[in-house]
Amino acid sequence: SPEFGQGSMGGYYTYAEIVSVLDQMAAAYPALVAPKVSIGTSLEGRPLWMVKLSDNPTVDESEPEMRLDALHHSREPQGMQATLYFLSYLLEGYGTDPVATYLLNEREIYVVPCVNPDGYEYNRSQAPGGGGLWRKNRRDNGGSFGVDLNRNYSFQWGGAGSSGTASSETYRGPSPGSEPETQAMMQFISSRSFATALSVHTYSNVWLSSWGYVAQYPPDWPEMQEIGDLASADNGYTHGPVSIVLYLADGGTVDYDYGVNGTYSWTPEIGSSADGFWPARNRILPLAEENLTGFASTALAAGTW
Ligand code: ING
Ligand code: ZN
Repeated sequence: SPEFGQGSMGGYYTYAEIVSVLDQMAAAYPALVAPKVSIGTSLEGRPLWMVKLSDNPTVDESEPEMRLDALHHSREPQGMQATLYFLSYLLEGYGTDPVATYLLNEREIYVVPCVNPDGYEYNRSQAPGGGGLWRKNRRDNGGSFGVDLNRNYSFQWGGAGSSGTASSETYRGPSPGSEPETQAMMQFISSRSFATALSVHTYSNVWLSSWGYVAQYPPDWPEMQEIGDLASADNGYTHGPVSIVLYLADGGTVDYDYGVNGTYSWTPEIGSSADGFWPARNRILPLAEENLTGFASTALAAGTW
């Protein structure tokens, strides 16, 4: 697979390259990465690949569990790059970097780097060099395409923070959890007990938590605020509930995590509006680096509350 930041889609990894990066990590670090597992398939039949990182990665060690996922929205590939960069940091730092070593020893980290491969491949077909702006999955709605996977989760689905109009960019779908991609994620989530999760998007230089469906702070806000403060200490990103920092948004990953399971869940929105959805090739590494502290401090905090 190409070097980090040298993916063949304008510097970004294609779906096929993401898969080969996961394989390469598992081959290079068999003591720290379990071979990839499919948690389900997309509407068009592509596997939704997951890898687990930990010491003894094939053993359930009852350490605090963290989930990372990216590319719910297919025009936000920097979230996937930042996620894979964090994995490289952990693997390359194991045994020398104390934080990386601690995290792999004391956490179990589950990673789904591409939740929406159909939308991502559609973007590649439209713009092979990067820059495609398709957001949703590729559901044929009859007259329009796509369900917003970050409005389709079944907790508090169908409110003012999503749309019932199929052509909308925030179309929630015909029913809660109607899409195979969200079904796979919800099933995966219920198969584990994640203390914390990062569902990585772009862009706006913010870290967003619950609630999304209602403009209120969540019951655990004091704890989540402390973690958000640590996560944003380095990059100065604003953090807080999505409904308060940005806008009402229901049926999203963070509310599903927190509302159903009490998981402390954030959506980092990496990069500024100047970076946009497809930051220039030379921004891929700096944007990944500026979020490393955020990823690491969230992982460190997992299970400590
Ligand atoms: N922003 C997110 C969106 O889905 C969000 C914001 C975060 C909504 C968490 C709900 C939950 O609209 C982008 N850029 O996709
Ligand atoms: Zn997004």
